[in-house]
Amino acid sequence: DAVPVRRALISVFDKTGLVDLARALADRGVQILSTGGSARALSEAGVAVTDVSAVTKFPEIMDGRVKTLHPVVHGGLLAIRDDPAHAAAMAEHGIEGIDLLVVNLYPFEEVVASGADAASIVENIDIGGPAMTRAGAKNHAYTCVLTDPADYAAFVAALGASGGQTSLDFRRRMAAKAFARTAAYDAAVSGWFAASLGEAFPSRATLTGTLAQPLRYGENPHQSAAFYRTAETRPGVSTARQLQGKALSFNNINDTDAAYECVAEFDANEAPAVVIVKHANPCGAAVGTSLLDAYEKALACDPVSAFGGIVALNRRLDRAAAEAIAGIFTEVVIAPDADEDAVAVFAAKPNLRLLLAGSLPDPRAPGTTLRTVAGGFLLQDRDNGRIERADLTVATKRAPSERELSDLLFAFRLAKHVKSNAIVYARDGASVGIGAGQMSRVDSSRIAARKAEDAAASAGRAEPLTVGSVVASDAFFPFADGLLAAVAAGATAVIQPGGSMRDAEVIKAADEAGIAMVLTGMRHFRH
Ligand code: 93A
Repeated sequence: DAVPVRRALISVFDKTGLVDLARALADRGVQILSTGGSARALSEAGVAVTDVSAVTKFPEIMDGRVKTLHPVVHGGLLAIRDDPAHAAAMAEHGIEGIDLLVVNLYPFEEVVASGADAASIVENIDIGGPAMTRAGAKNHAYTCVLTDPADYAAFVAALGASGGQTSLDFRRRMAAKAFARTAAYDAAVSGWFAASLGEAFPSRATLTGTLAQPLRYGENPHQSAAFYRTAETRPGVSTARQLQGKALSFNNINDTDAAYECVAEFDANEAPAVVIVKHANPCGAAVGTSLLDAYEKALACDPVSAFGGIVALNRRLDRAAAEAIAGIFTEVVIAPDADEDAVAVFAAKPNLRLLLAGSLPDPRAPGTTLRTVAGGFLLQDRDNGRIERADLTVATKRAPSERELSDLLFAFRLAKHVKSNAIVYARDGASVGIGAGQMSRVDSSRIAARKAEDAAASAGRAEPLTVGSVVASDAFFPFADGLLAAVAAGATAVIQPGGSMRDAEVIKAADEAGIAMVLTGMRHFRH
């Protein structure tokens, strides 16, 4: 199964690590064939190379569009050396075997991302590179294909350890990687065509990602799992720098994403904000005069659930907030950045993971979300809808006061991040009761109110903070009962999308109770 490496073909756009690899090959007496730019780079570094055109006896033509697309190259990559008929064909046509192919492709994805014009993008569709990659990877019984400079060192080490050979196991692993690369490459090309044709959802969709982290297990210990990174570079859990703590788990990653996306709803230029998440739902959120103030207000909403939670902050973490957060068991903290003395506070808590994302994601940015169903998947635009004051219409006789209005907006932006049916009570820039994930809106209302009662009892307050609060509903009230439950809890103003058949009935109930109601015209289901 071991194949000696005697002849290599190198054709790389990204010249990273090229010279070191070629020197190691040359030291072992491997003959190196190469294409234009790669050959030039090697000659300049003093490595002896043979130009591919000297082997094919055919020049590179059409600005390099045809340089390796030749039977002498593809025959050398594809020949079954042990097959007498293949060997005869090699002898007849002067084809020599290629034992090692080193290739990486024209940077199509980068050129698209740079905003280049269509002609430059098309010119960067590599044809010869993927053709060779696929040929060599198909023939992995004889040919080793390196498509990633990150593998060069392991390759050289393996060569050294085996007296200049590659093992079948190594060639198979490299072949798998090679086909993954060409598949992702073609997906990027077809995605660009679809996008340029204005097709948001093309007839065929491929999701590609690179393995970011194998996970110990999935949502439960009997499920295996891994974390993949896609081409989307949104500041958050996939791009953040982890300063301390053990590796994130599947649930940590999911919850941290939910927390950071949620806290980003609250503009860092306006006020410090903190969100605490448990099981992908916020169990407390607040804006405050400082991060410490916001954290204390968020924690007060549901201190029982916050135990073992994920804390997200919309500003650079400072020491005062870090000390408060370290005061209770917290799994993960994520912020754009952190002061040195804040980081030092967590050093005494080695199990706490601290993630710094560099910046906040833009809640209004476009993007795509995906979920699987049996036999398929659902793609949709991410929910980047964001309600501003100007979007609101007052439905009741009484309009909300300035204080109510600011709490209503806060509550609705938070409700967007609570699983449906979502009911959020808020007061003075803080959630005071959150009802999540119930099949009936009335139940979410009741649960949220009961949580506020529990919080009041544990804080030794006579009255829950829902008295004098405002309430947000992620979708319309189908009946007046959900609204009446909120009134019973003491809410004085309501924000909801509107649009129910019984809107008139709901508005009438609000008027009779003397509460203010504003409609957003936008629903925020989240399942
Ligand atoms: O234009 S191509 O599709 N035609 C080819 O025949 C061909 N052969 C290799 N591009 C081709 N390549 C690509 O050229 C390789 O995939 C690699 O990215 C690049 C290396 O060119 P150079 O050695 O001239 O820098």
